[in-house]
Amino acid sequence: MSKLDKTYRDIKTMRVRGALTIAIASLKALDSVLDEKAKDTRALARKLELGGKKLKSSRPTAVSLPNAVNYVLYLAKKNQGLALEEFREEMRSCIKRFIGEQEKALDTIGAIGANLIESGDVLLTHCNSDTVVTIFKKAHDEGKKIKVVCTESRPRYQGLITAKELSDYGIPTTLIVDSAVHLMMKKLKVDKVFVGADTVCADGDVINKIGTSQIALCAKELDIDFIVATESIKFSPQSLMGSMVKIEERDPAEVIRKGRLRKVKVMNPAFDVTDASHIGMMITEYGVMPPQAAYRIMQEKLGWGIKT
Ligand code: RUB
Repeated sequence: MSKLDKTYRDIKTMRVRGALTIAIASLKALDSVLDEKAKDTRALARKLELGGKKLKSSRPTAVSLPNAVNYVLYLAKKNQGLALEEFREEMRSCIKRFIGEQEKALDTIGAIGANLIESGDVLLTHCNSDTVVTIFKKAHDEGKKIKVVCTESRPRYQGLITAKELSDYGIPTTLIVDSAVHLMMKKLKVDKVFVGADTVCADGDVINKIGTSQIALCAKELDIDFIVATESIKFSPQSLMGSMVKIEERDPAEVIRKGRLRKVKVMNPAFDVTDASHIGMMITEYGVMPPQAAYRIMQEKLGWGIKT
């Protein structure tokens, strides 16, 4: 099996998951296509196009995936005049640089997020976001005494990954069921909530793991800071045109064994939308901002916009 097919399978089966991780895995998979035999630049660019199309179909919600793939396809188009070997070299170095930029963005967000944390803070997170985990580890490395509350994040239990990673790192961690969030926010005196993002829309709405929007509502009601940590690769260019983000509907068998409740329709949406007005702050590699500033980042930093 080729590396690209393996990456496709791993993303589809969620062996590889999380918005930033799937973007980087896809970039590496496309990089491996550059090693394949091809008669000329055009033929190799065509292989990238087909591979990119396949990768983009692996999961529908995190925009980081099409953003990463489309960037490579844009580069392939831009460099199509190069001879085959030059094309390979140029593409490899651009992909390497782009991956480096994503890793740097993660570090920068880690540092900014840690600055927002005070020693003694009780923090709550949902699902498993590498970006949020990076922030918590950085705060801990700086000697801040933090405690973290993790939700299970049913039905796939990604919260257990977060809980294991943080507790193995020496951070006192508590695991709760998803429906205990409101009670435990009060009981454990949660100071701040940090979550990641799969997609950020032009109006600042955030798509993240199912349950995120309920947690934001609880935080708002209890006056707890609700912070989204996201690299700009998760900003959606399609949202500028008003396109809706497709929310992944997964197999009901993840929720309940098939046939257990024969007359009941079981639904399993994997993500939800948190309204920008419920988000106190967004951290990107460009700094701290209100979520509504997403549009300006898209225009001024990412160079996106509608030509009139
Ligand atoms: C993962 C999830 C994460 C975001 C951000 O969902 O919702 O919060 O992807 O993660 P799934 P990161 O497990 O279904 O992929 O900060 O690592 O990009």
